[in-house]
Amino acid sequence: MDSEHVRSLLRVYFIMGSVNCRRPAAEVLAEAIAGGVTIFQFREKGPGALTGEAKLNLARELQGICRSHSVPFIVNDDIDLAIAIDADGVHVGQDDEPAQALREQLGSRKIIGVSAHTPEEVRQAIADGADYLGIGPVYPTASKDDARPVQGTILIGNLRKEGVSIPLVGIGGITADNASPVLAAGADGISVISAIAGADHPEAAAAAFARLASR
Ligand code: FQP
Ligand code: MG
Repeated sequence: MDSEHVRSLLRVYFIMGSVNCRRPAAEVLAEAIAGGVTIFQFREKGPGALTGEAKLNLARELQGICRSHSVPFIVNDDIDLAIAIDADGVHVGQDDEPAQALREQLGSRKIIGVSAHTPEEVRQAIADGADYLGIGPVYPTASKDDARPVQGTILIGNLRKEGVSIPLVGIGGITADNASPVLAAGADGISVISAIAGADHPEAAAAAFARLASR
């Protein structure tokens, strides 16, 4: 994937599964896209998450919404699902399948994202052929019970000072009120779950991030 294209896609990176929203996921996603989401990750995970055919059906429904608005559809963790529905890419963390193996399975035209928490994990992800990185948790988060320690914007800032140019987003506890330092540190965008999925008005919430990220 062309890295400047990936960079431009990352501005408002929305992640969601059925457990993250109080209304039908399709509704929340459509509103979020209307507000300015630029890329979407299907993360069907955690207590009460759908599995099997129900997960596959929801993935297909949400992928259809993304397709009709030309928003890339990324699958969290589940490479078999990504291949089955011809998703636009996969996001993996340090406990998931290594990016190098994913690249071999998916080819060069799919987007591969990797979570990184340390400079060493960043180096490895780049060597493995990641298209972008998710760096965090920037702030405390309630969306992930096995999250690593909060790290603020230090790693993002240090990477950019060292000249590491790979596209990246900050993730973890980001809201419209605390997103600016993440972008100022050098992130190409921000990634959120609850700040959009849990909002009373997902469209307005996404629009607030879109305004910040396009400055
Ligand atoms: N960054 C991003 C992204 N997406 C994610 N899902 C993560 C980080 C976290 O495997 P991981 O990935 O550490 O945990 P989980 O599989 O529970 O999400 F950059 F896309 F914003
Ligand atoms: Mg994962």
